[in-house]
Amino acid sequence: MASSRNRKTIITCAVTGAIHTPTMSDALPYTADEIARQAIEAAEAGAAILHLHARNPKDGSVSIELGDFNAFLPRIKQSTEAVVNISTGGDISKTVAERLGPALAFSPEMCSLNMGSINFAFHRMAARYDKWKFDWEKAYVERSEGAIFRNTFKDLREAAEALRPHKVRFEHECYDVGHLYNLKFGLDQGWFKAPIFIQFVMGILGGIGPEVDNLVFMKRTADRLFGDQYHWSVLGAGAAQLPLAITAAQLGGHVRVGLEDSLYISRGRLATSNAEQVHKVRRLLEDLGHEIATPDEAREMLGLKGGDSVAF
Ligand code: KMH
Ligand code: ZN
Repeated sequence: MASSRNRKTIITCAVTGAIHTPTMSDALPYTADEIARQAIEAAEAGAAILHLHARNPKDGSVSIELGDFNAFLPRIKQSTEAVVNISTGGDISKTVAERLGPALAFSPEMCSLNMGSINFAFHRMAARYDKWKFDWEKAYVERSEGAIFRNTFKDLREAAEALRPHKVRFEHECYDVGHLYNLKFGLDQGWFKAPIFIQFVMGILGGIGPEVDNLVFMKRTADRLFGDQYHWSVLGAGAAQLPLAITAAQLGGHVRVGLEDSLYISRGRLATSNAEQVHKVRRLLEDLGHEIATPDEAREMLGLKGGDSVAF
């Protein structure tokens, strides 16, 4: 399962996230209309999974309010077959119990689960901007220098227990090799069920760097810990996004793109939309001979409960 070269490649698109702010790109969606439209276009471009955060529609600040999710989830469901994956990482100032709210309320097919506590730092971006569109942005970005993104073992256990009745498949976000061992611990405890889906998150300051050696190290470690019990994908932050996606696919993995992880389409050029990134990675992968998984093929591979079993 983990290293098959014949199997199709799943593209996940992470549409808006909780790192970038409106000043950084006019393309970053934050109203419900923009999030829905960009998510639908990304699905049309070939994304089988849509990883979704909500934003405050007035100023683009991060939100885990149910109403902000409810403003776009039904529209996405009506217009695409894509798998909806709701973030449980949305606001690092909130507890895991609070961050689980949207996943518990909407019972999606998938949701993210961050597999360890890190100093999730993106404060370096603050120095790039003199003028900000909204008041909250600068302080928010700077605050990440001292912010602990808390995901303790107790948090992970409680998240798994709370979501068990919902039969949600996790996108296990692993920011470093140690997080794979945290996941192994949870699997051994019975918190999670195979097949597991691991997102190797590379290039976030506070986590592992985006070098190919590190990707091979992550994959080898996961192969050793999880054997044929897992699927994996890579998310490269910033400039690492496309190169790591292509390398991952060549190694038998799946890929994640989207404006949550990078605002760019090429060196120095901002992407105009999420779909532009999906089109590009799809074109490159297909040129290299990879086939792209449809949403139903992704459901089959990951053992998902199905798009009819969600609560939105
Ligand atoms: N909010 C970020 C610190 C996830 O979607 O689960 C992490 C995050 C990951 O957003
Ligand atoms: Zn996310």
